Amino acid sequence: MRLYTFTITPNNRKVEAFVRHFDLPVDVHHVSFKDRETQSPEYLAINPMARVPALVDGDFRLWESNAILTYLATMFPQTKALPADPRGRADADRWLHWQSCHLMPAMGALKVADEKDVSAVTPLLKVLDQQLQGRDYVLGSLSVVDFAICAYLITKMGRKLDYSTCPNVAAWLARMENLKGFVETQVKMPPAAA
Ligand SMILES: N[C@@H](CCC(=O)N[C@@H](CS)C(=O)NCC(=O)O)C(=O)O
Repeated sequence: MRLYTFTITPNNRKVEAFVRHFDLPVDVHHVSFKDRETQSPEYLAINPMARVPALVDGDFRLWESNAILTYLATMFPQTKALPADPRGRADADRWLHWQSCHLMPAMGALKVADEKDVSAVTPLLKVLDQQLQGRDYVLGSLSVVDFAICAYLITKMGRKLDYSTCPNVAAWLARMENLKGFVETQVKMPPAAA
């Protein structure tokens, strides 16, 4: 299997962190935007959306980060990262959709508008905080959902949010960012010029 990625963005980091956390036998390839690799005919044949991440498994080509996460968790059941029973799976899907339909747009709006306007994000953090009450991870045990959501909240923007009224989220984030997968995908910025 080969993963085409670009660690620095949340949709990519969530997948790469998952691969690295569980030491999955996946060849991680960092695409070159400078060389317009995602615009090349070869890459467009993998992902016509010209975006990353994308996964190639033999003749199967998959894009959309959350679909890649659930595929990897299914192909590598030793990760125990995706419930198999119908209700557990629906619960996982619910939170993956929540991340892409609610959290991602709210974080995106934060980026382009006034960085101090957190009104769209605060109610979402409260919902997440409620879910994490009495749980170490969003579904109880570590799953694809934690990778999908955490990657958004440990961005530069995510770190600036006020978690003082969401203690369960704060504790979960501290647990998550110490996971091998997230430690190994930290992007080290070059030191600022003197
Ligand atoms: N919904 C997609 C979003 C993929 C996406 O937008 N990827 C961005 C990086 S996060 C990208 O490849 N941008 C490059 C471009 O638009 O040229 C997913 O979750 O995989």
